[in-house]
Amino acid sequence: MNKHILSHIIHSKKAGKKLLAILLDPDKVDLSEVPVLAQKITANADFIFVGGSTVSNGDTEKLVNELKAHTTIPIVLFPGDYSQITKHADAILFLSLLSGENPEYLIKQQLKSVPFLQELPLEIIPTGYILVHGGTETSVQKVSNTTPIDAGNILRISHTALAGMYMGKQLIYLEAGSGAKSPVNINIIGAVRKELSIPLIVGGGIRTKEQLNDAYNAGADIVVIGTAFEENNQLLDNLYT
Ligand code: 1GP
Repeated sequence: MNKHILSHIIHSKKAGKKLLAILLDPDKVDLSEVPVLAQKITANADFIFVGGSTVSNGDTEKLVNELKAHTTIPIVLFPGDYSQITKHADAILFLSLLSGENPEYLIKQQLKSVPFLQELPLEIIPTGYILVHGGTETSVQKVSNTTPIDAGNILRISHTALAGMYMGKQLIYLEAGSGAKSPVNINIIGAVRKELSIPLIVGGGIRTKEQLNDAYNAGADIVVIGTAFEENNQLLDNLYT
């Protein structure tokens, strides 16, 4: 199996290079804007994640195809449902929602995706997905019908991340939820980072350069930004200045 993207992430972690992923939701992106968005993302970010809680495969495929025509950076599926799997992406975060106890997102969705993944050349990246309470009820919480871990329960969060690593996950994703009022706290990121030897992704509610740098300094290897870029595609122009 192709492992280029995961190798790149691991190599960057070893070299201390922080990575940025921009999340595009096919439900929210107007295809006519893709050339401009792709140009901005390509100049400033390392990956495009594509996914949403309520998207159909057709919309995902159209967005991925349009992005492919305008960027060379890797496109990684971040599916809310197995039906969003589409062949033209480069990789898929093969998620298990470890913070919840809903079998649909622990094994059933994964099982339903197998016939598609068997046929497609996607790099499959086993990812432990941990939802942390971010101050508001987010769509991932509603759709997955799970309760996020309380942000004060750092021990539970880091034990969940470790359980994921012991199960063989190659990445851990700490998620406050799209549009979260508060991003994952730096104390949580630091505590999880201290325990893990695998790369750590952090996303949800990150809107400013300060929040981005706080997440990196606390130990995130990849930060994901979705809503703030959707609302203002000039955001990336100011992120590194
Ligand atoms: C959501 O972590 C991602 O799954 C990004 O969150 O939309 O709040 O940036 P935002």
